[in-house]
Amino acid sequence: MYDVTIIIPVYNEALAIYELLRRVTSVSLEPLTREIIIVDDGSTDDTIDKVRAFIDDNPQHKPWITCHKALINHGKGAAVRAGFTLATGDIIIIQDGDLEYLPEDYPTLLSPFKDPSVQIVYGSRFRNGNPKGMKLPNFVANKILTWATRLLYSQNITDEATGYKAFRRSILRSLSLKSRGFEFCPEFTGRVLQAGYTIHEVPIRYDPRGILEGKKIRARDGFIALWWLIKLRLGRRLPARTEAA
Ligand SMILES: Nc1nc2c(ncn2[C@@H]2O[C@H](COP(=O)(O)OP(=O)(O)O)[C@@H](O)[C@H]2O)c(=O)[nH]1
Ligand SMILES: [Mg+2]
Repeated sequence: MYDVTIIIPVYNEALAIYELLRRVTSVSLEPLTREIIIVDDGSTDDTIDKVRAFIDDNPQHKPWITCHKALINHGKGAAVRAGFTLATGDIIIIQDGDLEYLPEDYPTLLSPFKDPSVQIVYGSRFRNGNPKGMKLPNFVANKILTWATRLLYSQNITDEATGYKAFRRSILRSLSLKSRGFEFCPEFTGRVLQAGYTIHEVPIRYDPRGILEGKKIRARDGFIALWWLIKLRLGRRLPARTEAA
């Protein structure tokens, strides 16, 4: 039905979600149409009230905003996968519910899809040098995960763990994603590369936040991510996909 589906997994993002929705709806994607699917994962703050307030204040956007609410917290992966079942767009963009990634970068993220053979585009925080303000442990974890991807899958990318992952919805059928938490990112990367797809990259901006501002990912998630990349690489690998496979 729509050209682009923006899936926003949120968990306790009351401070950010209103402003995020304002920015997601403000950026022009002309001539592409968009729908927005918010998956609230059992938030215990007033995230949902902020979403409702945004829709009430901006009724012109109501037709293409869907808000799915889970009663208990299942994790980012489960939320994103719930979003997939509701999505109708040809291209899916995953948009974190905080303000670390800038919706103003959507045109950059979408531009490679003008080529019909492009299936997957990652927004890289490292393509134009190192992002300012990223905490050292996060920086190191990002570098290790990217380095592991390059080594294990011979894929020349610069940012494996980026939140800006965009792809054609049609590829989901061949992936059978299962992750529930933050391991969604390495699972997605590992499965698409094992399936023979190429990941294209464009540079994006990044505005890091800290734990006090609501960042939820922790060091152990980095180790889990590395394990998923290794585990999936040990599985059966399919030959490289050709044009628009
Ligand atoms: N639906 C859902 N989203 C989550 C959960 N935990 C985190 N998120 C969302 O996932 C995104 C990324 O979380 P964040 O802590 O900023 O990690 P990072 O940006 O990947 O380092 C944010 O939009 C969070 O609201 C969860 O349990 N469920
Ligand atoms: Mg974040």
